[in-house]
Amino acid sequence: MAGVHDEMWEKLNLDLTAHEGLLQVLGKFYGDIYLSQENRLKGMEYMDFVLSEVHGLRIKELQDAKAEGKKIIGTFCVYVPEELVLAANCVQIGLCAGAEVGMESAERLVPRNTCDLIKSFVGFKLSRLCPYLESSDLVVGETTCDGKKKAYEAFATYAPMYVMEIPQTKSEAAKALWRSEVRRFKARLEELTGKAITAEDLARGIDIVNGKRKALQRLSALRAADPAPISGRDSLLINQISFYDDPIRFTTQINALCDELEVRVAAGEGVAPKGTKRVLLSGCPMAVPNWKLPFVVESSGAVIVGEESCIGERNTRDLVPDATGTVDDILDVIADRYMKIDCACFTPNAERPGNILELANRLNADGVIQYTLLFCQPYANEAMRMEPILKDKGIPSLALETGYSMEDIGQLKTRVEAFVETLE
Ligand code: BJ8
Repeated sequence: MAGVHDEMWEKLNLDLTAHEGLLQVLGKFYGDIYLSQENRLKGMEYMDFVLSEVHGLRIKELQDAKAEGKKIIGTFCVYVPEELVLAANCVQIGLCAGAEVGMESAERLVPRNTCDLIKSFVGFKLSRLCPYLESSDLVVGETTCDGKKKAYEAFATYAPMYVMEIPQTKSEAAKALWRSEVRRFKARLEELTGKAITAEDLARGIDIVNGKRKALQRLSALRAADPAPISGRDSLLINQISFYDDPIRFTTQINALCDELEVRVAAGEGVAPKGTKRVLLSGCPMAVPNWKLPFVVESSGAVIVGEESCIGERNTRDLVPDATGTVDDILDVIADRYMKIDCACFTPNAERPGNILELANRLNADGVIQYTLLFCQPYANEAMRMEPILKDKGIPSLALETGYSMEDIGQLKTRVEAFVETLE
């Protein structure tokens, strides 16, 4: 990628030397974790290509979109309604960073005992390493966990921030607040683009995002098969790419990949022998290139069959129902869909245990690994609550807390291998 895109990266004010180093590490990491897999689907060639051009061609597309007058909206949370962004004829990009980058610089802006996901997006910015962030005309934060909302205050000095207020409960008053926040976001997008969003625009946005979610739901359903037809690593990658690829092109590619998967399932073929132990990952989101735990699990004799996370089911579970009527009517329908998200930042977060159990059953999981990023209070708390619930249903579980560093990989492997051995 280097060379061809240098001029573009320079215009985006990236640190070219450090950026080249990052791409090299990413390429090596990807080769070891992804390209070494056997029995991969042909449809994954598209994902390999997209990933290889993650800072190249996709960024070029964003620059072209900007030249046509489109705005780029960077986001950190699945609460930000992409339907509105598309209705405003803007491009939405998921910014959540999954690399151990710029951590020392980040600790000048946020406390050391902050989760790596937050430190990573701060680090990417301070180290001038993320072309998505540098391309964003608006960066949308949200009042979810304390770590994020306080980080956004400091981050606002460095990026054009806009913060959505996410309620912390699901009371009627909270739902009303959220509906008004969705309207406020619409107004902000209209101010940015200078164009009013119509009911037709919203219908188009809903159609595109529902299409993407339906394709990802189809992928998820096919993973119930034994033998598992696709690896957890590849499925995670697909979900990660869903946050920054062009949504219409991505949907076409995923549906084609699902056609291939259906043939594979019908033939009883898979990526691991029938009867391989099946694990559901549950908890914190895994942003690109956070592939450490999936790699550990799938090199410990198990296969991952689902991700109960925002880079996974929490983002794709619900569609926006058909909506007609005025712009306000449709906005309410969109807002209500997002209020169903079972993020651990809510108190209580009553829907999540049922959702985890349903997923574990539907995907025929033999066990659940509860994944928490170090210093993430919401998910660490819920992992403790979930353990007895899973136990009561006869589902073995393992709670792991880890960050982005590779230092604990041996220790993680020992714990995961021991867990997999106990699965029946
Ligand atoms: S809807 S999960 S994307 S907030 S890992 S930053 S919670 S300390 S990411 Fe999230 Fe939206 Fe919820 Fe999903 Fe804080 Fe925890 Fe860090 Fe986290």
